[in-house]
Amino acid sequence: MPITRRTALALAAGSGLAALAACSSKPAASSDPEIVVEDPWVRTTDGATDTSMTAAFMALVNPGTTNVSLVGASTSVAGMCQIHEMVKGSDGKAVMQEAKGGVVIPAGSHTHLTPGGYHVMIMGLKQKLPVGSEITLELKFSNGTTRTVTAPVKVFTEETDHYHSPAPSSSMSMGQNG
Ligand SMILES: [Cu+2]
Repeated sequence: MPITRRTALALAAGSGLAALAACSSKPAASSDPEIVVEDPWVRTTDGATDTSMTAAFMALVNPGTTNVSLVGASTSVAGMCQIHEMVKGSDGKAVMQEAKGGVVIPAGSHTHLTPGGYHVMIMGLKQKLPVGSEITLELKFSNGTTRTVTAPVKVFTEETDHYHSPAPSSSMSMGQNG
């Protein structure tokens, strides 16, 4: 059967679509599975002296074969979020600071964001966060993916002494808002 003009046009159109699809697929795209977010939660502002900030905690599981970092976060209930880490200050006390480059979630492993350790610092809160409410948190990863999770608001009760260590005068100290 001879190739008709119509068939030729259809073939041309088809190859055009194929070329388009090939162009739009990102060369760096990975087939690795996405990061799994487990047990996200946010510390309540109930009882806090400074209700303008709080922190979110969770476990991040990386089922893939390449390391991925949590590099950012955002939520509609606050002005901005930062990924924080705890380091030892010059006076030997734990202080928090922005984790430049984010938090690594090793391939085939997991990372915990816990009070006293890595956390998502939520700053410029636009509302109070009573126990029992929840917020939506969007997490951004170094591989370009994002995950949106619902984080319930809870009271932090474990290791209270450790977490709420007497705060030095610095506003970036590990006080009840870190
Ligand atoms: Cu912090």
